[in-house]
Order: sequence, then structure tokens, then C-alpha cells
Amino acid sequence: MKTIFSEKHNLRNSKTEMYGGQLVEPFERPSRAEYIIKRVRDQNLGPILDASDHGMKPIYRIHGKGYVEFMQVAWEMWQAEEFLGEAIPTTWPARRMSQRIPNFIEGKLGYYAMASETSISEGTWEAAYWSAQVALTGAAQVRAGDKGVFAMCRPPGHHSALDMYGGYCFLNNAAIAAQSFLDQGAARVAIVDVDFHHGNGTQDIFYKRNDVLFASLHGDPADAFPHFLGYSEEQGEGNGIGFNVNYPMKPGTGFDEWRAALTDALAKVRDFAPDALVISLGVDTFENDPISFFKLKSKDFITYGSDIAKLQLPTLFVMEGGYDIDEIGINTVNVLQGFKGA
Ligand code: Q9C
Ligand code: ZN
Repeated sequence: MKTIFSEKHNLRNSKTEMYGGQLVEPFERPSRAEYIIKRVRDQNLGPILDASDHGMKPIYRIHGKGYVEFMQVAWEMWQAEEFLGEAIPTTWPARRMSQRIPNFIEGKLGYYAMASETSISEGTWEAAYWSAQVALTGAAQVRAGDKGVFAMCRPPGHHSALDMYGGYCFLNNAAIAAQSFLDQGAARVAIVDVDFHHGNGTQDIFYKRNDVLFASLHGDPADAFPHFLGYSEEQGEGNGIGFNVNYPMKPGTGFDEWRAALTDALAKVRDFAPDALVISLGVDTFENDPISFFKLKSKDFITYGSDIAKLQLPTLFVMEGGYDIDEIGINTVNVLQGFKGA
């Protein structure tokens, strides 16, 4: 199985994350990617290819112009104010307030952010751009005939929507890849999101559409980030009714219950008969993940990788979360080896 990877991920190296009322070293840090790539190499998963540049057009198929242009200049605007730290929003357009986009950087940050833990830092835009290109390069390899491809995206993407960043995400890599399949001739694409957190960005992007089936397994938003989306009653809107499926699960959920939800989601994918499958692959479902509450063990990742393979669909794995850095390589590559060996 091919892995697509860009060293440009290192440009996303923020120094601060708002966590527990303090600024801490971000959980989403460069070493995550290094550990995964090391495991890919050590296990001889397959060739590692650099990303090719597909340009801005496929990004604008998913994200708004104002949002993208903001992301490109946010760090510059922040620096121009001579603030001492990284760019963190402090004010939001909450209920009954104006949704006009402010001129001042602090207002813009609040407008475009869905959470404050994700600091914007030097190089963030460029890393996010190349992360999307990694996903697009992976999609191109799948289109060219590969059964399964691993897009080692960093920063991750599934919390980012049309005009929204947060949850460590800036561009929705999985959505950009899914749309690229459709734009190159696919009639239908399914996205299954196995990251611990609900893929609020991906859900929002495709919520009114019936050409993309979105299924997400995640910590119940009543108990887990992103807190404000991911309930089971969210089933799509208009033409999209029935094409959004959420499986929120409670703290302490183990593999048997989690796998039953995956089996249900994969049956829905089979009925949908897509031309391609995108897996938003987060391994923060692991029992030792520092910010999550599911109880999957390392061997479970192999099992569910082979469950996914049984659909026999052209499959693109897009890296999302996973913060137990010691085992992130093992757990991620276990999914890919489970898929490959099935
Ligand atoms: N108490 C991804 O996995 N805040 N994003 C967590 C925990 C943000 C996760 C707070 C988590 C974002 C891609
Ligand atoms: Zn996550």
C-alpha cells in the first residue's frame, strides 16, 4: 500500500494549545507524523511518495473564498498587532449577535474559529495547504487503480467546514479528496469517520447532499468535543436526508460495541454502492489516548482494518487524530495492515 507524505507538515508547529485554562504544548504536534512514517517504513507497508501540487481549485470546491483568504493572511495580520503569543480567538458571534465579518484580526478569528484550542502560528497555512495536497495525491492514486492508499495528512481536517477552523483542523482534507473523486467522474462517495471525535466539518459540508454518504463513530457530544454536533438525530437535510449517520457512544466504550457500530455503518456504505470510500482515520479511539475515552486496544485496529477491506471498495485513508504518540504508529499502521491483509 502506498503512503503519501509531505515534509511540509513540519511547518505546522504551534507552541501553544489552550487546555485546562493553560497554554500547553499542543497534542497535535509534528512528532505524530514522524512516528507514523517510521512505522510505515519499519513494517515495509509500501512506497512513500511525496505529494504533488493540485493547486487551489480543489480546495475552493469545499472552502469559501473569504475563509481561505483569511487563513492565508491570519498570521501576518496577528503579527502586525505586535501581540506576543500565537493567534487565539477570544470573542465569538454567539446567539443573537451580528454575523458580519469584522475588520480587526481578533474579530475575524472569532468569526472563523469553532474552538480556541487551535492557535494559528507561522507556517500554519502552508502546512494545511500541503496536507490537502497529500489527500488529493492519494485520491489520484486511488483513481489510477490502487485498492487502498494512505494519505498521511497533517494537520488533520475533519473539524474544518466551509468557513471554519478548530479542533486542530484548517482545511477538510477528507472532504476535499471526496469532492475530487466526484469531480473526476465518481457518482457517489462514502466517508466513514472513525476518529474519536465527531467529524462536524465533514458532516456540515455534505449535510444537504445525497452524492456523499457520511457516517461517523465518535464520543457522544454530550460528553466530548466538538460538543455542539454529532447527535444521532442529525440525519441530513433536504436531498441529504438519510445520507448522514452518527453513532455517538458513551465514555468507556470498548471494541465490541464500537465494532457493532462500524458494522452498521459499513452495511449502509454497501447499500449506497459508492465508487470510492474515504476513511477519516483517527486513532484517538485507543485506550491510552490522553484526550479521549474509548477503550480500543492495538490489536483491534487490525480487526477493523480488515472489516473495512471486506467492502472491496477503492479506499483512501486520510489521517486525522490520535495523540498517544508512543503507539500512534503501531495503531495507525495496524489499520492499514489489517486492510491490506484481508
Ligand atoms: N478535553 C482531532 O482529533 N479539544 N481533533 C480537546 C479535550 C480539541 C481533536 C479537549 C480536540 C480536537 C482531529
Ligand atoms: Zn479526534
